Amino acid sequence: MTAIYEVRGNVAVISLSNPPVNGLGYETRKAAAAGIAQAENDAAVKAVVITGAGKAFSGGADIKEFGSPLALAEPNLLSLIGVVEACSKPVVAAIHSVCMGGGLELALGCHYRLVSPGAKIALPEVKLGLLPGAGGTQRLPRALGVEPALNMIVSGEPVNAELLAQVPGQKLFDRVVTGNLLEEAIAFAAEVADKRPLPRVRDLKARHANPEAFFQFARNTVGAMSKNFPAPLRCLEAVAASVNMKFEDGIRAEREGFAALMVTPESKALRHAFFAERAASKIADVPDSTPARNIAKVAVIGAGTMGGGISMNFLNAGIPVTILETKQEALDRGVATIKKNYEAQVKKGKLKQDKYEQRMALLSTTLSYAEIGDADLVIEAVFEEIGVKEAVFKQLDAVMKPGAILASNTSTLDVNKIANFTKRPQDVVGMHFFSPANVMKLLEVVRGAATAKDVLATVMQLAKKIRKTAVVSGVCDGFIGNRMIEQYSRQAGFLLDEGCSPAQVDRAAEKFGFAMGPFRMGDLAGNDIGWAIRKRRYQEKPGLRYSKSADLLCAMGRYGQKTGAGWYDYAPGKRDAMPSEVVGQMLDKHRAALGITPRQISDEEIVHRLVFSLVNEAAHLLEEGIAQRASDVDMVYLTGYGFPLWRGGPMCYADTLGLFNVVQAMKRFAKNPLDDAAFWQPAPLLARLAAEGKSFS
Ligand code: T1G
Repeated sequence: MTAIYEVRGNVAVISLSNPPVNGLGYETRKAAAAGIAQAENDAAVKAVVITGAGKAFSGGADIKEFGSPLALAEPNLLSLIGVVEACSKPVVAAIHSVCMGGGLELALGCHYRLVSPGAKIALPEVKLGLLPGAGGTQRLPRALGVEPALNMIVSGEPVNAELLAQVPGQKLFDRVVTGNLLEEAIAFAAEVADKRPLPRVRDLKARHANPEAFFQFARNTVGAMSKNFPAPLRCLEAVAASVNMKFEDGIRAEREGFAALMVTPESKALRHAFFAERAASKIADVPDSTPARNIAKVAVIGAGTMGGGISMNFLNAGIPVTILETKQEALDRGVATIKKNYEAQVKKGKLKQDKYEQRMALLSTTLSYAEIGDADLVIEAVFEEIGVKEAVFKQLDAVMKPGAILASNTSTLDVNKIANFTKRPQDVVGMHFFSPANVMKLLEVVRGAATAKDVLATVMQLAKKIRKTAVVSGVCDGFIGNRMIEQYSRQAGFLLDEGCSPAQVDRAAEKFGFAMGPFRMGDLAGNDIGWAIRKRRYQEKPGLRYSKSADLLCAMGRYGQKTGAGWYDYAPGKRDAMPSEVVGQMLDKHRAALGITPRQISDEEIVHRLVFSLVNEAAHLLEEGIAQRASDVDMVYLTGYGFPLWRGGPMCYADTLGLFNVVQAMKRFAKNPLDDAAFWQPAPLLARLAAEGKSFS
């Protein structure tokens, strides 16, 4: 949690040391400032090198300190950078691996910067709903040039150091060091020890040939792409200040922008999502040190939409896949779909031809179980019917080598039942991908009662490798996401019964920020899927009431886009959802048959009934231990169900509104005779938190 000070010859070396990525926390800042003071006071020291111990130069401000007084405790980041820049001896930054956010701002306060090739350089604050708040918006334009600096700050994306070193006229890096970075930095520091004046980035001019026009153009572009996020435009204004203002005034403008963004709900939501994503990879009773099994070879059972998409994830990560099917034409169809997907990416320039060929070379197919026995992981992605799963898992149990992980992509069936089809339930786990499986980031990892801890640790690590956000779920019908979406869909149906049109509900949901409202989503996914689940529900839970509107729709064969008509009408071959007269008449008749007089329902009531149904069901999931933490539920909805990122997820949104207000609204919904009073009884966890004035987080 500090910085290590040592003297090599007449050069002092300060190594930031705050694992895992040298976040610039209070202790580290204090120790680094003390190191500078020590170097100043040591006549034998002629120059200073600052570097990062371990796997990063620095990942930036210590985000674990956000919101705590420590984040601003002196020396805060601005003060530390000021101390470095004011040092009477040259300070050389020796940058490797990762240099981001406050880490890059610190390096910009140094007089010289040497960097290793491949180092990831970024100012990612915009991804946290912030702007670089320790001089980055003022120094990077001066060191790198206004346009490349603006691109980096507004996108927040990392750039390889050697690319930045090639920018004409750049003063960001004095040298790209292919040899031993620290040795070369020490030698360089000794070389420049007596050079004066010390070069300071703040003394450079941030130039642009036509700033007025450039920033106006940039404003229009950035404004158009960031309508729900205030940070990108504020980043732009801060960069504009680097051109239009003196350095000190620019720094002041930057601080004002930073302080304003820090308190926005969007930044709170984005910071919440950042931590939620990392928290989700932790499993309470499975320590990080749990050894993972080696996954060098994967088999996928089923070459359908899911099987193909799942396979692509592993091919993309360089892991060989064998797909097994029962018929050759199914295999051929599946491989052809994978090829089509890759060729589309190559055409769009998103995938290089050689990479496409490499990936296809990792793919093999078979009709025989005997040929997949040596796979380390097999993922079943066959028809969602327990009898079919049983046959597959009995086969897998017979052929897979000991220690292989047997995973099911089931979206609702009981993973414990599936595990018990085998003699190795400890090796069975659910890996629920979301369609399209090669695109959607969410992976629900379903933990069976017998699932071994090292199996879970292996799958969680593998998820990172295939760039999925893995969230652990216990076994229940629908796991986390689908169990919650079922209540959401029930509310959507009740809203139709009470007088809304599908378009009105969708418009309200999409205005709130959902990527797609419930009815457009149904038409896309296929209304017959929900129909099948409801038919099962009517048997299992006869007491659970649903609107019959969706059943009436399916009875008309209107399954959605795949049948050319659903809640909406579609022109042949088109995906544009057009309000349907036929559906409108069906709903009028349906309401009349129920004796319901349609009423006007506000967008707020629509959104709150949809979102709070998610929140209440999630509170039950937390009580039952199906979901480990509320932020996991947020990750499921942000990465698998199109919940607006700038609201942080359903639980974060409920916290923002205040759980007291959520419970008050639920009490109002419970009074509606056409709704479901029993459902709107707040889950005990929610009721308790609301009564105690607490939040989920
Ligand atoms: N501070 C503290 N811990 C951090 C951290 C940071 N900046 N970045 C990552 N970690 C932790 C992370 O929580 C995880 O911890 C571990 O490091 C590995 O992370 C004023 C205010 C650096 C590219 O936004 O992009 O500077 O869960 O799994 O894939 O302008 O982490 O294991 O305990 O992501 O190798 C700006 C965010 C801050 C960088 C490494 N900086 N981090 O990726 O590992 S705001 C960022 C990343 C700022 C100033 C402003 C990535 C990474 P644990 P990981 P990784």
